[in-house]
Amino acid sequence: MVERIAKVGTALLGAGLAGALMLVSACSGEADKAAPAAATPGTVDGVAITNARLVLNAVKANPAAVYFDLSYSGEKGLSIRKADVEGAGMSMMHDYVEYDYKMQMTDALPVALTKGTTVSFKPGGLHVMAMEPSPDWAPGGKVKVTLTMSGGATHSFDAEIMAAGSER
Ligand SMILES: [Cu+2]
Repeated sequence: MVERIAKVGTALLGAGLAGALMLVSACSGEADKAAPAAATPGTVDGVAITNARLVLNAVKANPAAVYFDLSYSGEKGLSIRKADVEGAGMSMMHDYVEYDYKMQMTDALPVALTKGTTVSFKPGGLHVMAMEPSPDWAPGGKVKVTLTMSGGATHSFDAEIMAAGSER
């Protein structure tokens, strides 16, 4: 709650600064009418994430996995190039493919998003692997996950931390 109030305060301060800057540009006669609706920093228009969770490994130092459902309603074609989990030493996007009659884990290809795409990162399929998990992660907590799109835009969301072996 306190954090939320602090954020609102910062936003108000930011709006004040933006207002001041706008006055300056108005004086120079450069009204910026072409600017599109400003996107919220850390979000990509049209990306909606649900059911985000990080499942800890039974062996504490082993990688944890992040799963979530994504739906995309934006007009612009995008692809997810990379995923980062705050607090992990390193994060990777993985997938499972059948090779030599066995399902094997590999690096995931960029995930293409066009209007109407829904994609699930789920056990046995696409997932984000969080190597060198933070010792602070505990069930019930939250962790920030950031997806980076082609072109560099980022979309961040919270994943709920779940105990090893819990419902995935
Ligand atoms: Cu993996």
